[in-house]
Amino acid sequence: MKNFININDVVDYKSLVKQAIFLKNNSHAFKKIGENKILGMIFFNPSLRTRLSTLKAASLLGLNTMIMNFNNEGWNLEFEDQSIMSGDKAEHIKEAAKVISQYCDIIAIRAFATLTNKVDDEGEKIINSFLKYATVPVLNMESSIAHPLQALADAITIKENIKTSKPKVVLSWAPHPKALPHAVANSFVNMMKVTDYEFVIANPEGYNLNPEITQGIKVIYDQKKAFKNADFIYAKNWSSYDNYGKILLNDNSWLINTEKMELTNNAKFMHCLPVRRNVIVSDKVIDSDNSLVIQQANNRTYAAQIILKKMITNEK
Ligand code: SN0
Repeated sequence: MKNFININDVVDYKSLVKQAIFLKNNSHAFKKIGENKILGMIFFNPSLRTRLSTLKAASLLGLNTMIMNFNNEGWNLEFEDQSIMSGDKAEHIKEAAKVISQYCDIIAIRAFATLTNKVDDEGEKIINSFLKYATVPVLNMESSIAHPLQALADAITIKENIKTSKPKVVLSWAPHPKALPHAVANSFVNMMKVTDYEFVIANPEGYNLNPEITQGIKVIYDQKKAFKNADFIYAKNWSSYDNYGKILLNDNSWLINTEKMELTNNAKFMHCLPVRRNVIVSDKVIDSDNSLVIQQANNRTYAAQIILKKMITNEK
């Protein structure tokens, strides 16, 4: 694997999940593989799990790391070609990406969607500019439209908790006070598409995800109906896609509570974190024994470790 940008870069998802679970039980098995190599991590947005789990994964592989929070530590970057840089942008991505490539063997990038310009967001301006100008492999730590390391950790977590061969997995929209990106939901959908699980999306009208991504997936506008017989409830907020970046619903009618979880087949509760308690999910549900959120966060390490390992060795 050269770059890891989205779930489609995974050739065999089942084998990848198995290899990640192997690493979880043998995390020091490849502790020299990254020796004398450097992972550079560039953040344009905040991070807790991605930053620390990727650092831990690098350390387990013997990789050295460099981190930069570009928003407050880097020069303001220009991405446009042929621009006259007389404004507030001090450095062009062309130089920045090439320079960083001389210091690092892999560049990992976090750059969220702006949610103000759909064309720019879908064009993945930041990560694609790094792919274009960097001379080393690029790892996606959540871009405008994809968060594949999260989706891989989620697939590992489902695999660890599966009770039937074809569980019912529900991705449920839930409320949030801020407009949030579609990246986590998109990658989760892409991951579910390559499994044999029964998968449905529950969201209010007006909140359908990009139809190119959800093609062939059942979307239900009635949350309670969708929850019936579910084995996994994956909660996530996203802003409207059609009415791009807008919040259309801000009451608590889609909050995930005990009453709704009781409609399921004793389902496990999942969320990528950070989560707004009592807005997305009630305390009782997230604090219950059925909640997998901490296990999901733990699996971020092994998702990052297997991907970094494959990038270092350039194996499929
Ligand atoms: C991000 C998102 O894409 O939804 C990162 C998730 C891994 N989440 C947020 O930005 C939450 C911010 C908030 O204020 O709750």
